[in-house]
Amino acid sequence: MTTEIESVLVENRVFPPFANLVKDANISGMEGYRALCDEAERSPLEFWGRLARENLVWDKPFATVLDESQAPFYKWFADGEMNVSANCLDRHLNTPTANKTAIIFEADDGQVEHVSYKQLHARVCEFANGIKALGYKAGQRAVIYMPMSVEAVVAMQACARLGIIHSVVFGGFSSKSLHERIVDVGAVLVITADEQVRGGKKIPLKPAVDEALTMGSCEAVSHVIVYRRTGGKVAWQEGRDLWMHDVTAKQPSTCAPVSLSGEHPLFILYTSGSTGKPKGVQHATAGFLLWSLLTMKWTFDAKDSDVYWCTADVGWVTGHTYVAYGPLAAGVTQVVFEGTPTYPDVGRFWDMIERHKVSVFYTAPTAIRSLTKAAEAAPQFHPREYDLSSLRILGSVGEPINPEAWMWYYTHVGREHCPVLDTWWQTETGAHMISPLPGVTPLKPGSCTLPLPGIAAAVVDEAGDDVERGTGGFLVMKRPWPAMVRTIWGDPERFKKSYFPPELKGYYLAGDGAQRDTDGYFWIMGRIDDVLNVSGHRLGTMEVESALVSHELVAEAAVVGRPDATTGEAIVAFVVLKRSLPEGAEAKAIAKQLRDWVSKEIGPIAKPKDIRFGENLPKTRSGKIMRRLLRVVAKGEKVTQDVSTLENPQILDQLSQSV
Ligand code: 6R9
Repeated sequence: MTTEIESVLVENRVFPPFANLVKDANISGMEGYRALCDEAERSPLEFWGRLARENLVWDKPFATVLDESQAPFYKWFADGEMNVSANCLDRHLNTPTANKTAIIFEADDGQVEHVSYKQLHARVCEFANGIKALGYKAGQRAVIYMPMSVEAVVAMQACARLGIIHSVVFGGFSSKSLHERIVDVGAVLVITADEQVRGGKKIPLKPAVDEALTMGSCEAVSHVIVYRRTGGKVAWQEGRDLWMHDVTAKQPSTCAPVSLSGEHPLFILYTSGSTGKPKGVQHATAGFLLWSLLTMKWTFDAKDSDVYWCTADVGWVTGHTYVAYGPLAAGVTQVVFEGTPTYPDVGRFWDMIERHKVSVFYTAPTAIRSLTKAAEAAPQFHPREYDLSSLRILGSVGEPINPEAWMWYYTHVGREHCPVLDTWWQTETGAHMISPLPGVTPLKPGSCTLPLPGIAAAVVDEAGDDVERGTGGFLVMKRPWPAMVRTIWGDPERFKKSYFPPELKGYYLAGDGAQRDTDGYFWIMGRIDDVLNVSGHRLGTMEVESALVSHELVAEAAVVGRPDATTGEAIVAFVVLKRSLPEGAEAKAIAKQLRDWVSKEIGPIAKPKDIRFGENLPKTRSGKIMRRLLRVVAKGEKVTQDVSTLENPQILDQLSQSV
């Protein structure tokens, strides 16, 4: 294996597209790709206008494709009217797709439920009617805090049907994070479940909602709707709490979708920024759905016969675009999985691909890396032990996929006949931006290859000028695109500052470093700001630091990322306590206490892997924490950089000691 990988790096091996895919793909061959790119280049507005007319169902056609008058607050298809849920469900009702399975739901314990498009439409309508009957309407905000389930998709779709703006909060987040988001969006409704089930364990959800709603400033929330997943015991507030099945009971199974402006906000999803609290990334109706659907057709080459499976949770953007919306708009059959890849054993993913005959599989590098390790330890669960012949396309998202993981995925899961599509995109971009296309792009392990048609990606320097091939710089988008973030909810100034800094000529700044090779291929080099990427999830160093400092024992904390073989990055926290420096068992006990604290404050994914105690932190004379040095210390390397501006260089030795 290792020699294979070295040869990939040394020879820069290229995997040309498979002939069968070139022949049948929705975008066929490099000529097909170039033709679309040229069309977009000639007239971006005609290009997007054509695609929006051809791919979406409009209640009222748009006259204006793009309104740039208030750039960077771009408006797309604003004078047109449509409904996202109608575009995902109703459009299939009078077609053969109506009776096709929309969702194959597999529960943690292996129970399987098939829901057809017709049935899903009815369930969405019943729930939409139920929340409408409670008085909720377009423009209001609902927070969804649910496990992976048909019901979560139903809740999102029902909101979209009524124009209620949803904000999904990942079920792994704590009551405190949930509270912050409820307050920030000004939620009037919370939709949750009694418990979630993962890896054979029941994990309560409703208590976190109850707790969040006691933390203040949540008076606007008048109902909590609870999906009964396990029947576990929950506290109940009469008048406020309602069972989902009671809300839908006796409701008609049709509900007229509300016609909304193409710019009507569809959802708000929180993601980490470099400073301050998480950003409420707001997306809009038409542009988001258009790009979700087109990338399903282009990147995943969605076909009527596909069984598609994206393993992402609906709590992340991938679960929005590629579970709750894109696949439904495309009319494919998709797998929705409640559980974890390692339960009841580490072959769960491969077993599910075999049983459901999955043809398009989309997951994260962190899952691939941990399953690689697991398969080596337990060869009976190695993917080679399963019939994976249904697979035709593999995708990866969330962080750079290192060539070693790429090769394993390609060789053992794809059996050398499926392209591995390394899709680069962000919460803010709405859908794929830079990605290989299965019938077009020669693959290079470790590169997300080329921008999709219509996407003006580039690598520039501090002045916004293109850098030479082979030189690193900032990844930017030179032109707006329909699925772009519209604003940061409640903070338009921060939106402008974060994404459209004046020195970059009005380009969208992605926050990633990148370089292009001589073929024009993009290689992503990671975040340029203080944002961590743990198992493909974005976390701000500030968020973790704030959580640590809010603990009574902690005076000061600095957090950095360290490369980790499984999770991509691991969190290392440098902590100054209010008391004397602890040692031995006591240090261990405090470290554990702090880890649990962060887990409670933010969620288990934010738990520092490593905590180091010191009497101080390395600071410049102007008092800035020198994270650059802490990153070196975190990796266990010797600091060779110039430390002359450091106020207290000896502190680095102390901080090198693991607890
Ligand atoms: C979809 C999603 C976005 C950040 C992004 C980048 C990293 C995502 C990547 C990738 C290299 C890929 N990232 N996909 N880096 N190659 N294929 O993950 O959204 O949670 O907002 O994270 O993730 O750093 O800027 P989000």
